[in-house]
Amino acid sequence: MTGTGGLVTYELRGDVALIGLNRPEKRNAISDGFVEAIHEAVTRAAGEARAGVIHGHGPHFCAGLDLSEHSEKPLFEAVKGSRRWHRVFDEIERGTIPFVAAISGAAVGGGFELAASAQIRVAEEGAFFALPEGQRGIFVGGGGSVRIARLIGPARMGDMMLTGRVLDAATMEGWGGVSYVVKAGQAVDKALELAAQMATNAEFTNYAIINALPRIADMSSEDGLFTESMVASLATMTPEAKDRLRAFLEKRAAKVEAPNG
Ligand code: 1HE
Repeated sequence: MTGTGGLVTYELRGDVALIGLNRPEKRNAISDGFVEAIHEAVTRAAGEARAGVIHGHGPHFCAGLDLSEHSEKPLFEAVKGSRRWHRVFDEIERGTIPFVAAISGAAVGGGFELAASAQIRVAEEGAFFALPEGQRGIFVGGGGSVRIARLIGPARMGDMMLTGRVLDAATMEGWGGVSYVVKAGQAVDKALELAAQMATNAEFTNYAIINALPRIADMSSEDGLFTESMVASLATMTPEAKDRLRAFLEKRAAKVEAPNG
């Protein structure tokens, strides 16, 4: 299936939805129509998959905002456009299933903002990250000031925006912006592997991870701890938790293995 205007490809592989940004001739720059195509694909994934992967067709993940469309926008249209990005990216960050961003080439401006809305980022060694809004005379508008700032810290984000520096994947991994760095051509496979693993988790636990963690991070310690107790108790009440706990106690479930063990 392809989304609105063929801008997005969509494939269901078992329990995992594979969503491909499909405007390679414009480096997957995000136009207004593209935002709607992403929305359509993410909504479909939430309805029928247990995890999702977002990747870019062609050599680049995403070149960010479509600057040709944006340059002529009246003020209020720009505000509404930014708020639409927020809502659509929020469906990725705080929806019902987890997403992995598989990044090759550029994850620039709004492309990095899109990647930051996924729960996990996998980057190929040649991937690169930049926030060139300062040079373009604009500002992040796709949720980056919240999501990217929380991911790598506001000082590092400010550094990227002020200086226009371009970070390679290894540096971004050190900054906490990506969790996995893989060889060229392997990001989608690694992301699919991680998504398939997440898809085997209890659905309610995945939902709680996606929705409770970022909210608890916004709370005071006391409120966070109280909320944690409520969410933990709700999770324990689900039939899935009872089945899985019983399976472990009856030695039918996998143990936690030491790495390289
Ligand atoms: C675009 C865009 C775009 C490419 N909007 N058309 N984003 C940027 O400032 C990044 C701008 N793009 C680039 O720096 C480069 O294109 C890349 C490093 C991503 C890729 O370079 P390259 O050499 O592979 O491709 P290219 O030749 O630069 O671009 C190919 C075509 O894509 C070309 O169009 P053509 O008609 O001349 O073939 C480019 O104009 C077009 N293209 N990127 C429109 N972004 C919600 S607020 C978020 C704010 C931001 O995202 S600011 C950052 C914007």
